[in-house]
Amino acid sequence: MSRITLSRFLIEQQRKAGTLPPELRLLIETVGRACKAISYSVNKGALAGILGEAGTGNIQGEAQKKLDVIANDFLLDANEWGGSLAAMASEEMELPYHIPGEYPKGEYLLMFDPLDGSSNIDVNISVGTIFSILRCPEGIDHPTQEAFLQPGTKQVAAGYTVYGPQTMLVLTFGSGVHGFTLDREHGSFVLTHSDMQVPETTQEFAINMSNMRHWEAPVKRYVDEMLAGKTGPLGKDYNMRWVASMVAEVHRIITRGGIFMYPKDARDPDKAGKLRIMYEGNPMAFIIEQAGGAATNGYQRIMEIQPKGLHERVAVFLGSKEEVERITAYHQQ
Ligand code: AHM
Ligand code: MG
Repeated sequence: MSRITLSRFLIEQQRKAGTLPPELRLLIETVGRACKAISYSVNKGALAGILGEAGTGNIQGEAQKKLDVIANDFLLDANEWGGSLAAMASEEMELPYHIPGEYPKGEYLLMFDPLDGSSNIDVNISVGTIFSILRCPEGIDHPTQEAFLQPGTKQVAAGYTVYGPQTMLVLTFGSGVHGFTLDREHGSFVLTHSDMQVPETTQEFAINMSNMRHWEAPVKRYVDEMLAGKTGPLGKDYNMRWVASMVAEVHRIITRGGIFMYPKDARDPDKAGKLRIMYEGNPMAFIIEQAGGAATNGYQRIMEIQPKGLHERVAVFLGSKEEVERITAYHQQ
């Protein structure tokens, strides 16, 4: 059978169940095209003089890498003229980006973290792009941040692209999770991973252990129990991984299982965690749930949280169901 490219896959989905409206299909394809451009830049690295700091900071007070800015521009440029979008929002921009007046507007809102894990760029370790798509509430012509503040259950599609040894785009629009590998010679994403599933059980966890002294009691208890291994209360030995790229972490988990945690931190009690709900927590939760896993903030499904700000943070526990349910139960006790 001939290879199924992203375009063909999406067109067939559109025909099949009518679950994928043509406008949304076009939008996903366009995001995929921008990710291809980002992938080529990430690959060139020092050859294109694009490593290192941009010398600017984003709204979160984080120093921007040159590639953070380049990836953000690629996504804006690719998506502003297509006619599917009412507005865009990004980790790298304080306020929503409005579609320039010369282009038609559409019914969707696109949010993204253009280059997640960008501290890894200069050391040649995987980074990624994360995106989430919502419908713009009816009757809103000029979407402000309020239009974006919808719970994750309202997402119509979400995905990520991991720029690793292979570039892979993994996406959902609510009927399973589909993985595509970039074929550089052909310049297209090819369906290589159908119906991706997170194994229900696992013996692998991911957390930044250096923050241990700042964690809350349920997280300390859970990690202590995992470290206790076979003779401890969980009765098995665990292995640990920490890439410091959420996209790479989620991709590992969706491939072979695991639990990823970025808990709330006592260093800054006003912040619910490090990761942002709109363009990190929600899209990853949507993907993980669609793949049969679970995603909570320790107390409730991430996707059921009503966000109050575009850059609001959230504690994240996601991955294999059994382990996410365990840490969630520890929080609720
Ligand atoms: P970023 O969006 O600024 O790259 O930050 C998010 C990243 C995640 O990819 C990763 O899980 C986490 O930050 C790593 O944090 P730490 O520096 O504590 O290892
Ligand atoms: Mg990020």
